[in-house]
Amino acid sequence: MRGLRTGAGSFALILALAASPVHAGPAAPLNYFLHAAGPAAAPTQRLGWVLSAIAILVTLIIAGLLVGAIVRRRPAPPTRPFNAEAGGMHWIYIGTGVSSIVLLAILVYVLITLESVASPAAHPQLTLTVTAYDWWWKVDYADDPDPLRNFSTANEIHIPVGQPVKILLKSADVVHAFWVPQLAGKTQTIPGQTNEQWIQADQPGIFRGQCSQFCGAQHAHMAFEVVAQSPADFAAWRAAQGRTAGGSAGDAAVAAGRHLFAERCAGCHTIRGSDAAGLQAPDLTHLLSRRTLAAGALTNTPEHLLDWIEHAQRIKPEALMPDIPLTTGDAAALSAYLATLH
Ligand code: HEC
Ligand SMILES: [Cu+2]
Repeated sequence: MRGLRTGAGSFALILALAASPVHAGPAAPLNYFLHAAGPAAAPTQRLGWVLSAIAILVTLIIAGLLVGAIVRRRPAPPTRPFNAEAGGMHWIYIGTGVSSIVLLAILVYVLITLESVASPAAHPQLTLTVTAYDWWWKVDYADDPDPLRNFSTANEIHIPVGQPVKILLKSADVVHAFWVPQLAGKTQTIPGQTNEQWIQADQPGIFRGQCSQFCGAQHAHMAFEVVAQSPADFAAWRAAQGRTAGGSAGDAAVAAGRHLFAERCAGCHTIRGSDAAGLQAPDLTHLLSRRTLAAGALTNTPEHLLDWIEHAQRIKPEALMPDIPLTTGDAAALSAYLATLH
């Protein structure tokens, strides 16, 4: 009895968490099961509900029959071994028949659903390339004729609401899978191949995404966010991201930090507008504009930033960024420089 009550309690808790609003605070578990936020996700969400309902129904029917069979008393053990003549075969035919019809209907429904989300109703105006790395996401905006509006960013995908966005999916190393449950189904990223996906958000909001194919030590810390904005906000964001950053020479601490960055970080990281042009790590040009650090592992605060730089291996063991020990002076200079990356 006690176990039962605890079970019911946690189920209620899960439902309560799942019902909490999409836009506020950290993503609640199972949120994706109750809320779809766009036309690429709604049909598959309905499919999920129907399949879950059928599974629950079948479980209840089987459990009921089982309990009935246990409770019902038989007059006496049968003297003959069970065979077709002993009767009861018609239950097998009925059961198999009903299951086949239900499974066939499910198959048809699944195929119809897959077809309905295969491509968007309108031609996408915006195309992004997302490349999965161990253990972060590179996001390239490269489809604008004006090169100043093309750039690379990481772990945060901005899209305008109300229109389909096409996403080309690549991998730099192993197989990962791109999944923003509230916006679309999951799609693998495969080395040497380009897969396609489309997403659309009907309302502004922030939607959590996650790598959903095991890809190594930090697979669980390979999250990202899709930030859906009004077209005007999106255009402003895109224009700002296209600009270079890094502050002007002026401040001595900033200059010292920039020098330090060139020595110790530029082999891996790019900051557009400086000499740093490393390609194996997130572009940090507008680092401060992002909500999280290291693929959702930390919120983006100055303290977390310094902690990450000095202790990346504690925060994400085996991540492809080493711990970088800094003297107090170096830390202050580097912080001053990084604070200009807005
Ligand atoms: C050997 C390559 C390498 C060097 C050197 C390196 N990094 Fe990194 N850095 C990475 C990789 C790879 C990641 C992504 C790690 C992850 O999220 O799994 C990263 C992530 C980051 C992030 C988080 C970015 C984001 O968008 O979330 C910051 C900030 C950062 N590095 C700053 C620095 C600074 C500052 C230095 C120099 C003091 C530095 N890194 C040196 C490889 C490097
Ligand atoms: Cu992954």
